[in-house]
Amino acid sequence: MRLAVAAVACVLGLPAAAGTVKGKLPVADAQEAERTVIYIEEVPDSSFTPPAATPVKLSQRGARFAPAVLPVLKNTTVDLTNDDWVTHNVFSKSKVKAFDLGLYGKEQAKVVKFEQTGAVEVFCSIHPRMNGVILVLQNPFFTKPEADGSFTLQNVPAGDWKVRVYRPGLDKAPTPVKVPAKGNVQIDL
Ligand SMILES: [Cu+2]
Repeated sequence: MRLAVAAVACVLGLPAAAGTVKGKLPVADAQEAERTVIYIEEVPDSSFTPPAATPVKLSQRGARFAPAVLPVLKNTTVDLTNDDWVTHNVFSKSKVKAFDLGLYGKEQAKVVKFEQTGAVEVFCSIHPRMNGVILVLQNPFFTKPEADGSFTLQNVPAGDWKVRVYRPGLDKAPTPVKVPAKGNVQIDL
């Protein structure tokens, strides 16, 4: 019987053993949750391809980056089109990806592809309070917590991984997690 089930799964191309990571971490409010990313540090010997469709958007509205922290899978193209009435200049001096898009006005399209993992701090030369982060990750197993700090990472391959929390200014050690082949694992960060 087990063999028959395995054979069906194989024919349907269903993912191999994968589980769900559920947990909670301390979060002050919705704004802080929005600046927090929970992710699996690395799933070795695997490569993940971002969907070729629409690029991920990092909006500029009211002279703010929205979202303030944008997690993306490596090799994702980010759309930095200006949505504002005012001119902006988006640049980064990060080691992960340094770029400068120059000055550009409303609805002018700009895209940048991020090939290396790490945090890319972005700024605007005109508006000093404009700052954001594009967090480039090795795998698609990342999420932002709810305002109460609860989170779910779905369909994570079974194995021993490390869960990391990213938030600007936060320095937190990784938490080991053993993801089961099926069902949930609960962790508190
Ligand atoms: Cu600006």
